[in-house]
Parts: sequence; structure tokens; C-alpha cells
Amino acid sequence: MKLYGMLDSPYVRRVAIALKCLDLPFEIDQVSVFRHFDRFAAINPVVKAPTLITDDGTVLMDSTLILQHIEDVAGPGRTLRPHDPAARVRGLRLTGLALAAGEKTVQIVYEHQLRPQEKRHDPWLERVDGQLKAAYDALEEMVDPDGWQCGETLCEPDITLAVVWRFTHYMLPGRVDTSDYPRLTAFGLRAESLPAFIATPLD
Ligand SMILES: N[C@@H](CCC(=O)N[C@@H](CS)C(=O)NCC(=O)O)C(=O)O
Repeated sequence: MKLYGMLDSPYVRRVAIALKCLDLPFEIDQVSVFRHFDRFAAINPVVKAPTLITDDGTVLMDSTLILQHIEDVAGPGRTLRPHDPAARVRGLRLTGLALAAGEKTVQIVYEHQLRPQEKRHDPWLERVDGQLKAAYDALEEMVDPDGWQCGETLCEPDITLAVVWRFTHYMLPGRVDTSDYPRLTAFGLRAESLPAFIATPLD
């Protein structure tokens, strides 16, 4: 399997960490959708990161779909899916909120980095900022700061939540005040201290 994309993308990083946690061999080519557009287009003309080329040569995109494929090839006994049905629903809720926070972070970054200042629309930015905070408020209420979120062991929702939390602070320093989110902060630090996270730095 070959993974394409930069690790400063939370979507690429969640896939890379999941592959490591499942002990699946893969190569990563840190090609940028912006700085290496033509090279990326030669791999996947849609230029979306992450892109994964499967062992049979199929070009996949979208991190959630790629994670589904990874679960399929991981084989029996190896999974990052929560075990029992209630934990799975909790995991879906957590993952949905975390992906929304990731999307809102990306929108703010694109608005500042890609759109000329004179074309920036402040009401839109305020709306997105409110959505970002709403997602983190809901996550702060739900998150268990001392354990994994869907059982005894680390599952995929833990990876996504920690990766997105780190991404927001890396891309938008100070925008989300960690003192307002002590449970998420504690959880994020604990996840980021795991070997698979340390071995997959976003910077
Ligand atoms: N829902 C997608 C989002 C992927 C995404 O938007 N990736 C960004 C990089 S962080 C990208 O490819 N941006 C280039 C573009 O959309 O043109 C996923 O989960 O993989």
C-alpha cells in the first residue's frame, strides 16, 4: 500500500497512524496538494489527500473510506473498530464531531491562506469559527480524559479525535483556548505520547 499526502493534513495523519497501530506495512510519499499539484495530479487527477494506492493498484481517496479498506485488509483479530454496539455509536458521534472540527479548521486556514484579504467574508469566518467551537464544546462534554473513548483499547475514534485536536492548535494557534477544554487537552496529550503518534509527526 502506498499513502500519498502530507502529515500536516489530519486526514492523512489519521490514516498513517491507523496503519501503524494495525501493524500494516505501507510506504508514504509526502506530496503536497498545493506545492506539488502536478505531481499529485499524476497520482490522482482529483488531487485529494490522502490518496491510497492499494496492493492491487486501485486508487482510493477520502480518509474514512481508506480506513474502511484498511480494516478489510487487516485480517481477523486486528481492528480499530469499537467492539460493542453502544461503543460503536459513541465512536461514530465522536468521529463525526472531530471530522467537523477538522473541516472547520481547514476552512478557516483556506480562507486566510488561499483567499485574497479583500475578498475575505467576515460573516462566513464567524460562522465557521462558531461551528468549530460548537464541535469542540460537544467533544469536551463527551470525552473521557483518562481512558480511551470506546473501550479498554485505543480505537479509530481516539485517533481521529487526537489528530484533529492537534491539527487545530498547529494550524490556528490560540484560536481555541486549551484552558476552556481541559479534558480534550489531557486526552490529546496522552494520545500524542503513544509511539504510533510520535512516529507520525505532523511537522
Ligand atoms: N473528507 C476528506 C477530506 C480530505 C481533504 O480535504 N484533504 C485536503 C488536504 S487536508 C485536500 O485534499 N485539499 C485539496 C483540495 O481539496 O483541493 C477526507 O476525509 O479525506
